[in-house]
Amino acid sequence: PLARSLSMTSLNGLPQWEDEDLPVEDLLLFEVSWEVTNKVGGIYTVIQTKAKITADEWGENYFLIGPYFEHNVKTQVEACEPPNPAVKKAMDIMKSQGCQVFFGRWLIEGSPYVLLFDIGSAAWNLDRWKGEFWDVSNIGIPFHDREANDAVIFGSLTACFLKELSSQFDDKPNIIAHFHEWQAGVGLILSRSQKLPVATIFTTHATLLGRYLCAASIDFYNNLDQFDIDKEAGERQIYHRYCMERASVHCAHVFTTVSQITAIEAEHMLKRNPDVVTPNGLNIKKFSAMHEFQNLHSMYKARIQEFIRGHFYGHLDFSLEKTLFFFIAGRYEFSNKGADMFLEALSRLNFLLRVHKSDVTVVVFFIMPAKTNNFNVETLKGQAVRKQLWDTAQSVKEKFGKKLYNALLKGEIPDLNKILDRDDITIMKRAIFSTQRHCLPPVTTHNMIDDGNDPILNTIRRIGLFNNRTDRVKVILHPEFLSSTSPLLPLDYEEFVRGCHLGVFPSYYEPWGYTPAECTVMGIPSVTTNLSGFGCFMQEHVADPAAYGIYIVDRRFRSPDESCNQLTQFLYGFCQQSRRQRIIQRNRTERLSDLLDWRYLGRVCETINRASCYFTEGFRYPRPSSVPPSPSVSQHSSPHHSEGEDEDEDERYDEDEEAERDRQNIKSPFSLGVLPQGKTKQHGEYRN
Ligand code: G6P
Ligand code: 1S3
Repeated sequence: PLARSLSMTSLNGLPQWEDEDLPVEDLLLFEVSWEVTNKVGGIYTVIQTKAKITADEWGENYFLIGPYFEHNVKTQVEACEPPNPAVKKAMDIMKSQGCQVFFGRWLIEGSPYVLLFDIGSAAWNLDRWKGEFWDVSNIGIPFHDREANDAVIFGSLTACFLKELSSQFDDKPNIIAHFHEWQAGVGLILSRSQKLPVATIFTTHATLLGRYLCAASIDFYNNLDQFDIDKEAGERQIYHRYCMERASVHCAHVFTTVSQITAIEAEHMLKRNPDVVTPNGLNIKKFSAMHEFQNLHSMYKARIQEFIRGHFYGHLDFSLEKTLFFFIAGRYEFSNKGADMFLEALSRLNFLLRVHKSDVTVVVFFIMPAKTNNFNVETLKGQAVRKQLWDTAQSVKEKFGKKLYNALLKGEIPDLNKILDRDDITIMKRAIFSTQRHCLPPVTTHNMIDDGNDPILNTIRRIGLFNNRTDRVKVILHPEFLSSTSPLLPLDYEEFVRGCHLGVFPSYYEPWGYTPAECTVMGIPSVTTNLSGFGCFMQEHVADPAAYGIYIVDRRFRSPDESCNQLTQFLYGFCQQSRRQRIIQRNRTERLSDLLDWRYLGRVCETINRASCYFTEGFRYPRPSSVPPSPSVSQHSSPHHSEGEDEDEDERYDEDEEAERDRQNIKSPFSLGVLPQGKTKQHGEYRN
């Protein structure tokens, strides 16, 4: 593939496109982020999932730059020698100056090369580098802001590396550096102030001020043009960070963000319109068997049900077959991520289910990490009681089996009233006694360090959702990310999502929002909002998102109370669906995966070459072709329909017919011919 070359000699220091095309083989691409091999939040997901298509395209010329943390390196990176002599030389020079630089392959799909800078080993330069940064930018960094100080060290090391690297090329500049978020921005500012022949891209995944103002429950979107942004930043004591962010944005040759809504925010909070919006994608793996994701749902749901049996021991007076699992997950930003509105809606849902005497129970998980002192005793005890009941059942079953076998050998049918002896009855009675409990099933799985000030717990206290027997909505706060090695809920995040029925993410501040996107590619319906990048993207590209299991709450043009009612209606409507309707809806949801595939969205990221990309204009998923989407009016499409739990098998195949019809009528982004599958087009070909 070819890329247009950048000329650094143009006016205002901004690059101009030269006519001649430069082969990608002659370019080096560096992607710089604090989250390379270092999971903090969503940026890690962006980089990690995009690595494969970028590495496929750029091969040996693609490198990621991040911070060195021993634990991350030990578990994720394999050391190797840099294959590129210029990169090796630049690293050697840095090492000779006392900086520790680590090189290796990141063990993720695409196995990209990573260059990791040891921040601690270079910290002795901090004062000098802060001084140099002040000289070029007039931005002073307070000594107590550890993150900002780290950003200065990381940025200085990045700029130093790019300087040594670029000094080795005396003809055309051929380095592109893509910086993510303000923590990486110092490297960009320094590269530009030193006039390094490097083409720079800056992507903001959220603005600092936007995040802070929204978290303060300010009516952000209706006042975007009203804020005195310098003053707001100063009052929130983030003025220096905000200056670092804003300077990075204005120094970059190309400025991008992840959604239209964040583009508008950036225009007001950072005073620059992004050149391109690059929606976040995922690395989609299609199963060869179409129903595989449905089978996985069943399998992991059974694992969640097991946990529920333990957690609600003594209170299991609801049917697990009629229990739905909802969840919210992500960074613990109570109102930004919409946990406040979700809880309020749950309280209303509980009321609706009770007054309508619904036999559906909803168990809601909050997966949001907070400070804890490990699991609490009551929760662990629940799993121990469940295990004991299981063991008791197994041992009685074994004895029963042996007696039955011996009787059959003698040609007798045993007297079923006598086949269990007194001992068997006793151990079973004792097992049942052990399930008595004098407290309600806990609303949190861990001992919270700041229990009294925890916003989720405090709201639960206020609305009284305490997992009472009469509650149709039960809540479980799991204040730690999930892990397959957990003694409580041994599932990793992906498995857990697959086992749930609905992800609920009613965010107020969400530049993109990976959580509902991840649900979608796994075929799990979700709730999002028209204030999240993902929600707006879906609204734009899908004619009837709810029919596809993407419920978009209007948080932009309605009052909070109205939005909460809308959310409650979505949840209540979901609870009224039959199993068959849920299966159909999951199939539809999964069909949207192509839209979120990096192979599709990654083309937009070819802003790196600054080709004016085509975008998805003109592509929109139509309504599904068959049954109406609303659960209340959805008809059985099978002529041999019969009521009952085993109904779903037939209907899944009916749904296949719908899928097949749609597949022929609806052209996916790939089949539209706008995009090649894994093959690169020449720039300009994507233009509409
Ligand atoms: C998948 C499985 C079915 C199962 C269904 C349960 O579709 O393939 O065998 O019955 O999930 O769906 P539900 O929404 O009730 O968890
Ligand atoms: C940010 O992470 P967050 O959860 O703090 O970046 C993500 C990746 O672009 C984005 O999905 C998310 O909305 C932002 O908020």
